[in-house]
Amino acid sequence: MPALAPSAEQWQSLFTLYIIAAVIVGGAVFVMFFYFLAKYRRKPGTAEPKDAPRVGVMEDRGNPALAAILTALLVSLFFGLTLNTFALNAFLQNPPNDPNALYVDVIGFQWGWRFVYPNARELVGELRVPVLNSTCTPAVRGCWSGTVVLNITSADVFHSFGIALLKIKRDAIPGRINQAWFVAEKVDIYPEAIRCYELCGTGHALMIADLLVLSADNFHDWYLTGP
Ligand SMILES: [Cu+2]
Repeated sequence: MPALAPSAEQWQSLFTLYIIAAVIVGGAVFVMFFYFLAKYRRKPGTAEPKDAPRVGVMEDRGNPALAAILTALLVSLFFGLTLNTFALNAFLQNPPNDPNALYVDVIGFQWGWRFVYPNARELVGELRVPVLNSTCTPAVRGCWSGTVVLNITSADVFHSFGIALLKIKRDAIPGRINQAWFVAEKVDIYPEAIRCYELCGTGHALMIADLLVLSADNFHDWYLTGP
């Protein structure tokens, strides 16, 4: 199933990259561990090898030049991975500067989600957004580009706003606004796609909301007039 949004795909690719790296490194360590365990085990009837380690004695062995090169390679690899991760994280965490973005206030409360639109329309338990509209560039005005920016807060206790499909999760904290953003690429209804991810009282499990991705026209009709 293709991801609902490019940003969710990028999160997923980051996760996959680290999983693959961890499996390769972990696998190599275990293979070498068992190989050397078998190779250098003490065989019956043989004497201790000449270069066996002795307590309190540190001998020169190995290849310091090779060790230095490998260390430098690994450090630059990890440094590159870290920079890449930080850059992608910054991109995914900070809403793009899009004049045609839709801004929605998300207010968590015990127990539900209220969505307030720029024209003061309100929905509880349902988030309606316009789908990606690639003809609506920043140069064009008065259209919905499909960029959705959520300003997330809480009316009472700590909640956590999450849309697993979009790989979005942000704390909803009274007196504070945390932002999240996404661009949905497919018109559809995603029932119960939105949930609370922080235990916030006896009704925590009931903090569920649907996500509705509408065509630009349908969204516009609802936004201006619809029920
Ligand atoms: Cu909650």
